[in-house]
Amino acid sequence: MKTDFEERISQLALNQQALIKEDNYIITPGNGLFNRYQNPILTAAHIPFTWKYDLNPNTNPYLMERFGINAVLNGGAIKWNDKYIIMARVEGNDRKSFFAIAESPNGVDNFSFWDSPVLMPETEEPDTNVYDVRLVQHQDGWIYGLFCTERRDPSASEGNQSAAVAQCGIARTKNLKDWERLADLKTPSPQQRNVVLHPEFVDGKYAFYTRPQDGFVEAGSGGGIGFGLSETIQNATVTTEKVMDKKVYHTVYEAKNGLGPAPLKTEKGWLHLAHGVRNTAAGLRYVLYMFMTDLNDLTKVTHKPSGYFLAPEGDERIGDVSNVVFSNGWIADEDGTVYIYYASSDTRMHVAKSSVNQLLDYVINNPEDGLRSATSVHTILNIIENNNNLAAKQKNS
Ligand code: M1P
Repeated sequence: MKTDFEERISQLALNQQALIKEDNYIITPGNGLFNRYQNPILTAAHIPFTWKYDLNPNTNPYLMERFGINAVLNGGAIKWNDKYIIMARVEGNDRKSFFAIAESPNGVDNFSFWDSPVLMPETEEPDTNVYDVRLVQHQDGWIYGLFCTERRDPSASEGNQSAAVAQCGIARTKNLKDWERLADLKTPSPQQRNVVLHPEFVDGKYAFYTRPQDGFVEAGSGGGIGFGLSETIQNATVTTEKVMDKKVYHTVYEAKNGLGPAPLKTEKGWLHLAHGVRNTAAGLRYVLYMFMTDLNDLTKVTHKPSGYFLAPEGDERIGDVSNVVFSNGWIADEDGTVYIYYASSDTRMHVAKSSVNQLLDYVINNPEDGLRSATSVHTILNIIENNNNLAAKQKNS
């Protein structure tokens, strides 16, 4: 006969297995740009129960959760050894985030976490919080993880316990298990978040997409997504940041923006996924948008459709930080399928499926933002007119 203690452990194991084995279904018909899936792919409930419970009845007689997990969000992604890997941001009940790797055989379901979380080495200045890693397989042979490292602002008064400084942490690995921590990125900006390493050398240098910001929350005079080069990765230093994708009045990236995952190289240009933020009476709203840059001049935006590509929908709209979608990982398969991993409302992770061809069609052929109501109406009138002409042609044939 099993004791209550043993019975509860069996239940925890069964529930976890059932969750991980659950199939995910594509939602049709979609919008032609991408298809969402029914279930989130990673949630706090996916965290192995062995991370949370001490399973020894002598030291934990109530089988009490000893370490609580609050959320799983903002995962970097990479295809590695034929597996779809997500390096998720796991947030404990104590508000600290850390990284943990989950893998799936197909990219859309059956994601399960590896045996233990990533113990990211620290620099001489310990991190208070680390989050939002971007994984990049670089031309130099290393896999890099660039993430935000946050520490208390040393100049803050005792009464101010929320002032922080955000910088870009850099680590590299060959096996996703053993990480070598390098020095944090140095830039002319007081703070940095959403920094992404370009996968190829540019003029023999390491290229970084940055997001200069004046304070911890406000991008301020930072102006948008920046770009800069560093001679080395060991002590990466960007001396000049050029803003390549600006914040713009009355757009979905009016308040701030930041690059998502590393861009995808296509025959027509580099495809970028980014998040844009605007302020509303209900607080900040985070959506995803796309643009394309020139193959040779990485700072030249060649195409940029108006508005958002993906915005929070249905249950996605609600969570710890509501009305947010955020992406720092996508995987392009050899057949052209693109899996876009995104988190909703800083609480759980989802996948949307698209393809390189769809994304190219979207960025090249969807209209740019005319920045005025009248130009939006002209765009619609144009579509209607074309449809009417088509209908007339079909009637006459
Ligand atoms: O809460 C929404 C997001 O806020 C920050 O992003 P950004 O620096 O662009 O404002 C990050 O803390 C991110 O993790 C979070 O999802």
